[in-house]
Amino acid sequence: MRLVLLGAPGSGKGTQAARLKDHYAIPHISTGDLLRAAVKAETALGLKAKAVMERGELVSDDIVLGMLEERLSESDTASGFILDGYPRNLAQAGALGEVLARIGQPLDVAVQLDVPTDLLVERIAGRAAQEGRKDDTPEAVRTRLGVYNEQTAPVVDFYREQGKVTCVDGVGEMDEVFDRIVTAVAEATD
Ligand code: B4P
Repeated sequence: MRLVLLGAPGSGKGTQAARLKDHYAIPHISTGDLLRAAVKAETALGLKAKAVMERGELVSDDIVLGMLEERLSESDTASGFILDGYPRNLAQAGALGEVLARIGQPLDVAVQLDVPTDLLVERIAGRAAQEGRKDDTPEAVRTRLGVYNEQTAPVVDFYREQGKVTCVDGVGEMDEVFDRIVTAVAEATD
């Protein structure tokens, strides 16, 4: 199973990917997690990405693609993967298509998690209070939502044109959303 999770910040991509990876027994690849690990380890890449992430903007396409290609080349992706947080713009969607064609692993399905904006803001505020993530400040969240609407939303249409999108209601208990995703994926890949 090769699956992409799409959705605004706070829509539950990371939350659901963590469950889906156990369900399908495939790795969860989050570009946000990879970037946060690089920031924490203070690698050259992490030092470049830190300020950009804290503002809520997108890290450059080159950096993220390099990181992703490295991760996809690891042997555990042979049986599939869940991509969370990539692609985030049309250039990344094109690059992903090329990489996957090259390694002979085309995407099966893109799952779009739908959550209204006021609930996104509420969820992220909850995480800010618990975890204190630097990009969960109200100002960075506004930027992230703007970036999503301008740059990431068109990616949904990109996959829709390829007949690969399935939309799932992301409002409700986490288990309920999980069940909806598994059902939608089964229908879309039948
Ligand atoms: P990400 O790490 O991808 O962060 P995110 O979009 O906010 O989603 P996340 O997965 O963390 O949150 P979730 O919805 O699960 O990106 C962070 C930054 O990294 C970006 O702004 C950018 O700078 C950089 N970046 C990452 N990928 C990039 C790329 N490809 N190109 C360039 N830059 C990139 O959950 C949010 C909260 O909601 C949690 O607290 C969770 O517990 C809660 N929640 C989830 N589901 C819920 C439910 N059903 N009910 C109630 N609460 C729920």
